[in-house]
Amino acid sequence: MDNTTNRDLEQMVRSAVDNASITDVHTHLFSPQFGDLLLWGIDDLLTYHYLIAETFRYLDLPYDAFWSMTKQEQADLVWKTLFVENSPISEACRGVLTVLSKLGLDVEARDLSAYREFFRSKTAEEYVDTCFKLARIDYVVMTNDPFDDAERPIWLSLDEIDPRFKSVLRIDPLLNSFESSSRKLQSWGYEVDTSLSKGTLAEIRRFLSEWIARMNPLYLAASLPPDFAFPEDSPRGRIIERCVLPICKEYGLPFGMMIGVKKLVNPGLRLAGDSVGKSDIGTVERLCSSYPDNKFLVTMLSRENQHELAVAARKYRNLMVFGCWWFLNNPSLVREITAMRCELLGLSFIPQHSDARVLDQVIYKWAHSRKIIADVLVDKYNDLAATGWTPTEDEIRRDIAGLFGQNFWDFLKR
Ligand code: FIX
Ligand code: ZN
Repeated sequence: MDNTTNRDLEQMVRSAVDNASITDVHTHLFSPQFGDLLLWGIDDLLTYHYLIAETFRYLDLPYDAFWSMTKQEQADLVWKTLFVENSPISEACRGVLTVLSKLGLDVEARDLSAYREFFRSKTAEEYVDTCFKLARIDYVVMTNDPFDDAERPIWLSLDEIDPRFKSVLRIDPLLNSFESSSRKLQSWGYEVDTSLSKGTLAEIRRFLSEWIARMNPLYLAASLPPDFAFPEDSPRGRIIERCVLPICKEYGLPFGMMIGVKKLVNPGLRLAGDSVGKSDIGTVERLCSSYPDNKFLVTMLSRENQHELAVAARKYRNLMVFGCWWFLNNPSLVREITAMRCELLGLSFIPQHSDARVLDQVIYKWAHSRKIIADVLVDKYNDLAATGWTPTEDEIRRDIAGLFGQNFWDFLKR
């Protein structure tokens, strides 16, 4: 293949990636109907837990002194520490600047007060349009937790949701702290106890069914620790086996498992205090092989697990691998993981999700990821063309539309 064709191919791939409309399969965003649960603007960007963890690396400030500050005071400290006193080269710092730049603000000015003035002139509704347009996303999938005291009452009185925001029924409390969540279930009128009797399991299934009816979720999801095992003689094991998997099968919903998070290794950092641990891929294999009629949407937090997960996906068609999650969502690892997945799985995976907690983050998380994924795909299509098989522009667009959304929607319909 001559250089001209290589250049044509690269241009086709990059154009297809840049113009691909995205379904962001996992975020912590909320539609404007959820009020203050939707975070956006420069002070929410600067107090993102990734940046808080990085800020404390430079400070002897007691954690509680930070948490007693106002959000603006916290943002000022993050800005001073990570952007002024040190160059903002981390991925999370760079992301803030990418957002400001894409919004047309003067990053060179380094003028935090000017940035605040810009956001003060916006409403949440119009800013959702701005962010979706700049990030070129069609849909974001939320993380919706009926056990969350702030979110639950909104669901009970909600009559509409911006259709660009899709829901997910998130069940971490049910699986990972059943004793405390069982008390909440009792207070909501479900006849459950910690014995996990048949009656309790039936009531948990009723709870799941009622929230599926209320939320219309695309999948059920939970984050799970590195030592997550299945089958397991534990509340979590019993509830997954007797409640979650049957209900998912009944409603045709994937069970989304995000595996490998060590919660609060440093409690003083609060949301920023979680860490990573390597998990047993055998758990994923056993679930996929024992429940062939269930669908599993899985990502793992450990870099080493991502290779094992890609191999597992070769064995089980009911397993869909997604995203470069959290501590893996950095250019060097997104590049490595995406190339590995192309080499092992072809195009049958979902390369990325944003995990955005702040609306504006979709702008940078997708700008950064599109570039890297395009880099990898240019290599792969050039390697393909070098064999004499030259992909057409329509084929490239088809493939890339799958990676950035259609594979997800097709998996939901399977
Ligand atoms: O469990 C999850 O959904 C994680 O993504 C979050 O708990 C985590 O704080 C996060 O936002 C990572 O990007
Ligand atoms: Zn998340």
